[in-house]
Amino acid sequence: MAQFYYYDEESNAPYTEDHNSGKAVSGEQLAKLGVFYRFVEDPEGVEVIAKERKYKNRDTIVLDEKSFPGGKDALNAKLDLFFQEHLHEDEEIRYILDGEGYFDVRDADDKWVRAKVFKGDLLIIPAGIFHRFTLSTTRYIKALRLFRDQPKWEALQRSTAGVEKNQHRKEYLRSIS
Ligand code: KMT
Ligand code: NI
Repeated sequence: MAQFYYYDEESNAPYTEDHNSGKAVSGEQLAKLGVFYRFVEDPEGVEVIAKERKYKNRDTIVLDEKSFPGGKDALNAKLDLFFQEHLHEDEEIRYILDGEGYFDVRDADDKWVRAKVFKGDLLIIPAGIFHRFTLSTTRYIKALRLFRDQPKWEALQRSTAGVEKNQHRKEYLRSIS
């Protein structure tokens, strides 16, 4: 079952640590940010949600040093990318099949809310929200990634000029105001 809490900005522990500030975040607070969470024990439950929301494509991603193409260095490079704050122009469903990791999303005050996710956790990250991902100290996760249309990997980094003017960003901000 996922844990949701404010990320501890003070700690300079490695990024693979929990960084739990001790301040929990409720389901209601998540809903206000447009983030959907559900524990889905039976993978068939994922199919119901995917169908309802008209998802057509998916892939399975495995992040660990042994199986990642290119090994440890390639995995670290991938993780560096995932950990850069970014947004997508479409919502994304992530369903954890095994292992664990962290999804961080920005709240309305631009603070990091951390979701520590485990097997059976399903998260929907809305279009336009700034977020990032990383592994925990176990350095292993297996997740189903669902896409509405074609797998689309455009991540708009927060540092990109004009990102605040992006239409999906604006729509997202309107949706939470
Ligand atoms: C994302 O958008 O940052 C991701 O999908 C991270 C990898 S899913 C385990
Ligand atoms: Ni992303």
